[in-house]
Amino acid sequence: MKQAEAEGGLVQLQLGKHTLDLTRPQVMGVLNRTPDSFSDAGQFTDFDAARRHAHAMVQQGAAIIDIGGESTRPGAEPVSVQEEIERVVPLIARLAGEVDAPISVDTSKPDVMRAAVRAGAVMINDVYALRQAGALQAAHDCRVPVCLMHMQGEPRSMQQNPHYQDVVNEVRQFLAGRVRACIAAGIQSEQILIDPGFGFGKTLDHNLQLLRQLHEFTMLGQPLLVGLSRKSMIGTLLGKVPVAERLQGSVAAAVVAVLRGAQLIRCHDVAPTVAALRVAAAAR
Ligand code: 7PM
Repeated sequence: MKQAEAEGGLVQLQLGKHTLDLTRPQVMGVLNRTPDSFSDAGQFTDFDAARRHAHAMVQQGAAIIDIGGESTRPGAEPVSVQEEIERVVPLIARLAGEVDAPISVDTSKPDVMRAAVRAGAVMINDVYALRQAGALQAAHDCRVPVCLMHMQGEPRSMQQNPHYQDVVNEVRQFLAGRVRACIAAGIQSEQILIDPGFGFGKTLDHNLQLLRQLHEFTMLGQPLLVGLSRKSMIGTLLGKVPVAERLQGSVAAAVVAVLRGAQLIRCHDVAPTVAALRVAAAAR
């Protein structure tokens, strides 16, 4: 048994035919499938641009590509199952055959999980932590690793009035409970990742407490994934700067997260994040 495993942490994550080494930080690249345009030409361009972006992220060192078809942005309206499947499944099917990296599907809907995994996705990333009706069963049936994220409320209204007595404890208790629910549903412990859900029903102060005390999540014994990339907490800390000006702050946050125990970083800007995390890992 390797040292890290003896200490209670997983050292590897099996994602289909890919084995991820969790003893060094790994990057999950974000691929958002924007709504299709009306013309066929537009659809082709959009599909092709998404494919090229996935290939570029893998070349830049992304260990996983996370594909989502529903915006979880604060205030966003939900999309139908049908619409979400049309957005993500053809892309997953195409990429699974041509990209040398595991594909994760960012969804909360059981039918999307099943369709995405059938198309070749080997991981489920769910911002609802499998709380939607039928999601636990679907994830179990898919037999792929799952990432359980904490969110207070729902995307539409979660930033209206986030409230906690003790955010770190409450998020940790929530995640511990969802891990137990997964295990009770038959999902293997080695296939469960956790994520405190930065920005999902949290104020800047809540997000900062979670980042400062991120180590408190490693004691749950599951791989820890975090997403801080381009989030509004970065924008706020830099003086309300727009998304396009959040790169350096996002990279700094990723480095802090890795030094405090995160094993996977979900981000948009893969090349600079991978470079920064190589340096951070060497100094850890
Ligand atoms: C607008 C605002 C669009 C925020 C998209 C977002 C996470 C996630 C997202 C995360 C995990 C984003 C978010 N964030 N999944 N999905 N962890 N596991 O910044 O932090 O991409 S959506």
